[in-house]
Amino acid sequence: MGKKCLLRTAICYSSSKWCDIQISCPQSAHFYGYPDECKNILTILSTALTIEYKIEHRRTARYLEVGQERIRQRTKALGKAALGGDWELVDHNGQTRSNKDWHGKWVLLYFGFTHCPDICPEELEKLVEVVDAIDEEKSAPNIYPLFVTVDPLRDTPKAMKEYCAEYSPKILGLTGNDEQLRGVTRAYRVYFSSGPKDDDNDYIVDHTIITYLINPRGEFVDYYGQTKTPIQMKSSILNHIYRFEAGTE
Ligand SMILES: [Cu+2]
Repeated sequence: MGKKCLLRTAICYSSSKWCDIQISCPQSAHFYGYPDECKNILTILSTALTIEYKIEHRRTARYLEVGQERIRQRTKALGKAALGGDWELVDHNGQTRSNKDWHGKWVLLYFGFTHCPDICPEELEKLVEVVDAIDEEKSAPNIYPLFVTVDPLRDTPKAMKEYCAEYSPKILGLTGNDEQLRGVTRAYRVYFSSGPKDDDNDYIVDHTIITYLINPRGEFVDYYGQTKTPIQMKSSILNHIYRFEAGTE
């Protein structure tokens, strides 16, 4: 007499619903092993579970990917909205200039001051190295470096011109009155604060050490801190340029 055993161990996960599958096995009264039919069913179920797991795993990975991309785009959009804007300054030749003069061009914008003992010299040398490297790149347009002073009291157009010439004829120095400088430093969230004067009336200006990349539409695109190497900057800038030219940025 064939008794039936119920193999209740198989549970399948399908269409987001758990269901018990009761499998009737006619060959054995008590379940001491897997009869062939049960083995086949178990094999099918285990294959189905493996496939389901793989699909679910891929779906989860895709969700994470999409989520991360959305966060990246959102951060970028917030950064773009928060940084940049219109400004007007005086260049080292005494001409009034505005951000619109560089529309259609790639710009690297750095803030500092000519009496800076070490950081600005290092950053400006780095800036020149990056600009020269991009300019040598035949597949990319030239890039224009602008150096904005955060010490307009001492950094007159003449002082800026002499200082920039020490680094590269490509750098254009920009200065201005307090209101003009407040405008551009606010636009780029640049912090600066003059320290106390010493016996020689010399003083240090503490300031943000960041180089900003601006695209031909005049939009802020990326920034590079002190720890970024010229190679890293060049590679990032070229990526932005190529993406911009391909219409994906
Ligand atoms: Cu400095």
